[in-house]
Amino acid sequence: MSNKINRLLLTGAAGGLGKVLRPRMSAMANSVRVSDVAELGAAAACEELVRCDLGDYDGMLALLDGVDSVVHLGGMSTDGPFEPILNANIRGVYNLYEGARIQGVKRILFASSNHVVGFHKQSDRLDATAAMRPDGNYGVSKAFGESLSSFYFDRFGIETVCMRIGSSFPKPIDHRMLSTWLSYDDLTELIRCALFAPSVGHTIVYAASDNQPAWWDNRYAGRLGWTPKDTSEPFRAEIEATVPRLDPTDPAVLYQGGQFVKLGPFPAN
Ligand code: NAI
Ligand code: 15L
Repeated sequence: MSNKINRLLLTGAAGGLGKVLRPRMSAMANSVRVSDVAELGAAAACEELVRCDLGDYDGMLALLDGVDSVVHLGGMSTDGPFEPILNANIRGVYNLYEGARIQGVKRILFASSNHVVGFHKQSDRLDATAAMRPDGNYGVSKAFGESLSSFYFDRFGIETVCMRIGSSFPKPIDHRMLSTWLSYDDLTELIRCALFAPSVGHTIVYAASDNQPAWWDNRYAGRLGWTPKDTSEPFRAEIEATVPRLDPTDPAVLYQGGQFVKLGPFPAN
């Protein structure tokens, strides 16, 4: 592995993926600043804990002081009313990039989502040039983050890897996840590759394991040097045997975003 990063910031550390990744980050950085708006527990030897709301500009500026790279997992992770998404995912990602510019952060790994392209058909095969077709307030907020990070690369040279994560859970649990599942080990290796690749510019990568049928083609993310090792295949038989098939005309089956395409409309708050 390359030399370690000096100081890494991990946001969203109290969440599902944050809890998995947090202990794995010490292999990649000398010092890890671990952050969330929620309780973070006790600090490990290499950790510094900072509670912070992503929507708090001054708090974010302080959070980014002395940071070399960021793994940005924090934010609302499902669809819902606009105000919480506005605060965490839109204002929050603005605060992150503007703070990164001021504090001299070099690289950000942004946890984007398949819901940026959720209104593409499941029969479509997408690469990084596919049009964004977000499937709700949440997908739109991730599209904003991808656009903002593109601007901050072109204008200010801050590098970003936008990880369009499929479904990262212990195992796939339905037919859709046979295509969208991302194992925790494949996610960890993607993060390692994205942090240590010599140059990433502004890269969009579909973050899924080596699943069939494959919906996504990472031909434009080759410079990351990431190849997923896991696959949903060992879980297929159990899913076929236990999970009922939905009506094939159901939008949740037609579109990549699954059930998200049927959610809402939501109240503003
Ligand atoms: P999660 O909901 O379990 O964790 C998100 C964390 O962000 C929580 O600990 C929460 O307290 C924190 N957070 C929310 N609002 C905040 C705010 N205003 N200020 C500071 N922290 C705030 O989500 P999960 O599953 O761990 O996902 C992590 C990231 O990856 C999210 O950005 C999510 O959108 C993205 N993602 C996850 C996928 C998955 O399959 N787990 C799929 C696609 C994207
Ligand atoms: C996401 O973006 C969510 O954060 C996660 O909870 C799952 O719903 C995932 O997408 C998915 O599409 O399965």
